[in-house]
Amino acid sequence: MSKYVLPALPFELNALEPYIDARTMQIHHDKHHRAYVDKLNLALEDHPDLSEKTIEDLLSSPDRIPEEIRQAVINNGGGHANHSLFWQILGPEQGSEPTGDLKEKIKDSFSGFEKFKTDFTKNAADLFGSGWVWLIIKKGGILEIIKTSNQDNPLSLGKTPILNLDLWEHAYYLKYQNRRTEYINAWWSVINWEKVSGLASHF
Ligand code: MN3
Repeated sequence: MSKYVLPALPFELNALEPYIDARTMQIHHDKHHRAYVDKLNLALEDHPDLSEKTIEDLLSSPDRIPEEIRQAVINNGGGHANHSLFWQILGPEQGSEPTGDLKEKIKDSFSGFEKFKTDFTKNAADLFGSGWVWLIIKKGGILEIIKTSNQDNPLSLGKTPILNLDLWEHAYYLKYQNRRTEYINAWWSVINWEKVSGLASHF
């Protein structure tokens, strides 16, 4: 039986300073993300067949998850998948913006990077409660911004994410307290656009 494992961070805990501090990263990754992985494994303890699937497969077909563990898998499997993507699309500040093909896709979908940034930021600032804001990619490379609550993952809506922003308070409260907008603005400085471009390049 294969169990889900906590992926290592692709950078040092302090790599996103001063935008996201090392202490927040440590608790966020080592405690919060780990708890999602542990609870996901616990929920699937008696379902070894499901543990064989990738987390993306599981979340893509929530109707195939037995009802008694469905919500636990959506919550904790979502927590696992959402954070796994989040760590990948982050990286040390490079002062960069999307280039090449992704830049073109953003231009086609939002009439430019600044408009995209404004729209995404507004969605993040307006999100009520705990959840995520996502950049989704559709066939033909069309991009879309969506919000989800709790740890819901866009795959369960038939949508493919290439970028996400964690808006749970645990993602920013130690450093930013109630100043969510400051955290959102800081996040723009530590996006790994090369990674996001790679994820977008298959569409
Ligand atoms: Mn989180």
